Amino acid sequence: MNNPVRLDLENGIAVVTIDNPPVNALSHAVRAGLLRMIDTAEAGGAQAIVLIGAGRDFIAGADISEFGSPPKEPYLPDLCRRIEKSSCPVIAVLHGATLGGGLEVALSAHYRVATQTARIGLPEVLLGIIPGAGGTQRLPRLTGAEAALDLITTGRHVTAKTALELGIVDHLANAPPKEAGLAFAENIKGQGQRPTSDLPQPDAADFDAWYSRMEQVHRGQSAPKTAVRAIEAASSLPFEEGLLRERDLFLTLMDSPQRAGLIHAFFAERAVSKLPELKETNPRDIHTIGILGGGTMGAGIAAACLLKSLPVTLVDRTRAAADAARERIAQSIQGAVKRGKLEDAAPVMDQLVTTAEDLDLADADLIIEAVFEDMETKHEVFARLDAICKPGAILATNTSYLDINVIAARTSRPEDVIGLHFFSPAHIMKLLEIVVADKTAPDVIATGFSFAKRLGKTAVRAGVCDGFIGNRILSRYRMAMDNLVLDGASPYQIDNALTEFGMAMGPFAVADLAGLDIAWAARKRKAASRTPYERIPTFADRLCEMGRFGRKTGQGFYLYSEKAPQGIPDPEVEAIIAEERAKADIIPRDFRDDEIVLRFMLAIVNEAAYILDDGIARRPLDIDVTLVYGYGFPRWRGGPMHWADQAGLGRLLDSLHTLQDEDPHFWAIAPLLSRLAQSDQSFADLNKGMSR
Ligand code: 3H9
Repeated sequence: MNNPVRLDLENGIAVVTIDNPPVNALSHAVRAGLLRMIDTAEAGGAQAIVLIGAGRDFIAGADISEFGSPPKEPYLPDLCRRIEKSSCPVIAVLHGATLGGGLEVALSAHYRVATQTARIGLPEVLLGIIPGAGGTQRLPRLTGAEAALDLITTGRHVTAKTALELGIVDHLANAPPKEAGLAFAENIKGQGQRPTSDLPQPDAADFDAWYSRMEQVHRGQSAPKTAVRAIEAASSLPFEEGLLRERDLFLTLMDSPQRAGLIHAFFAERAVSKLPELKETNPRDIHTIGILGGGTMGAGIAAACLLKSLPVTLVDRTRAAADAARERIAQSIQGAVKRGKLEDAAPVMDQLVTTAEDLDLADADLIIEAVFEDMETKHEVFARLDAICKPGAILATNTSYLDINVIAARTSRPEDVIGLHFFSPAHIMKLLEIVVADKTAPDVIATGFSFAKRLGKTAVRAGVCDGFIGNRILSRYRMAMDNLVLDGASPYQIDNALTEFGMAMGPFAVADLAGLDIAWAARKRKAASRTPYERIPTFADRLCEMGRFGRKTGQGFYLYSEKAPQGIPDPEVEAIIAEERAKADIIPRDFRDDEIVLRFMLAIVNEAAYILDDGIARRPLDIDVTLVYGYGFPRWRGGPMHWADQAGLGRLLDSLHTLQDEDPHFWAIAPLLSRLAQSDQSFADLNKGMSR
């Protein structure tokens, strides 16, 4: 767009409108345009300048698609200083997204009016940076240091009303932005400028305590703790020196891999739902949901739907089982009330029917099956659903690994069958894998995505294979970690190394949470198809034989008690592992933490490359989002494929070759990885041009 900023003169008042869809981000052209319009307004003798955004938002912040390229003048801090020093009083009207650099522009204005729609905040830490245009210096002068520390280190948005209470805005208006700004300009006529930088320095807070808290809460992340130091500068340094300190800290973070990782995650999260099918088709209408199976998953899916006002009919085999499911759902809904997500549970529960009569599913628009993971059972269920559900209804399975093509073939309408793989607890976890079978119709895929959006979930398209994207990768890195234990590492060292790397939990703590019996059952099921080269984690079998199934039995890899609900290491487990190594004639060796992390990541990246080659995931970014949202991979590392690009594919390939010497079968290198590394390409190159 040539001129994204325009000026209209209204009774001597200059209304400057930022018109840069979709969110009025402060691109280079907007910054330059704003500067020009301030000059023009002053030169024309305007009595005041009113800043507004065209459309829904004021300004959602700096244009983050420009990050990573050399910044171009005018820089945002200079623009903010220019606004603050304007010879005309400047009024910013905060409406819609007023975030990051957008709020910094508003803080540089002399007056701030907010409309009811405003969502106000400095979310830079969520992108791995801090406010870089005076936000850390101006905000604490308005709110005090404590409130600024809270807002800037969390990046949370506040409403117009809260912003008024905090002193960020001067006035709440119940009018469209332009009218609100013009009316306010009338009211302050003759009152002149009121630069925020002239306000007294904020009182000091306990900055060291804040800093240590940020180190604990945001383990491994630089931006939140750096924000504390920048805000500290507001109370310890004069304004101009504080700005310089903020700039220094900001520029260091801008150069960091964490910033690159978080910006990648931001765009990847939005790109996952951009698919060719979604452009060309409309989703089917979904008004009512049917769920078959009221266990943990079925009840969680029901709660997820009810919390988004979708009526649910849940069927279980007996009346008693249906009642038990109702109870489980009620607990989840109560939990939402306790967490402040919902005011009253009763109207939500009124939208739920629990029954033992599967004919009650006949009118549902979307039926999600969450019964026992067994192909025979699924066959029966789908044949029955095919018989009773209305034409056009979507028949979804929540299976986490079974072949959906085989399931679909049991119906007379395979085009209506799709996988909707939720993660437990389904009403909380953000990820939904949308598993597309060979015959799934495009409008059914589109409905899967629109349903996910309605539930507030991030949906990723996956193809059919054992474990789809996420569990296929999980199973591979679990094997790599089990092999490491066989060879000498302790599960506790592995968990510790990986949580230090940034994983939300280590794989052995996760296994305890999921129940060791689940992987045990899978090992038994797959025993017949196991290759002679596959190594068996006999130590895990031993734990299961002893009834140590993890958290639910109080013992697994860890020991759980009231005093140690998160679990503590157990020397008995280490003794069992040592016995199993001795039986297999393995001489244990030591592994450094960085070796553990490298093997973990190589197992992920190599399997992911196979998954891409197989067409199970369309793009590397789909894998990044799956691992971040479903498996606790650190978002600030961008996802495993982004991590691999940063690490260098050539280097990773060399490491894989070394591991191949050790175990040629487990570490068989994915051809795609070799191709990319040898042609000096990256996973990011595969993402390019595939965002639609
Ligand atoms: C900053 O300001 C640094 C300064 O302190 C200092 C600088 C010196 N830039 O999310 P949506 C795009 S850092 C470019 O789907 P919603 C987005 O990619 C910035 N593009 O809609 C998408 O594009 P597409 C601080 C942006 O209604 C489209 O807009 N600000 C930006 O669910 C719609 O987005 C932030 O961190 C941007 N800043 O949510 C705010 N923002 O359609 C980040 C959005 O092609 N943004 N886009 O996929 C948000 O939180 C949400 O996007 C927002 C709208 C709440 C605004």
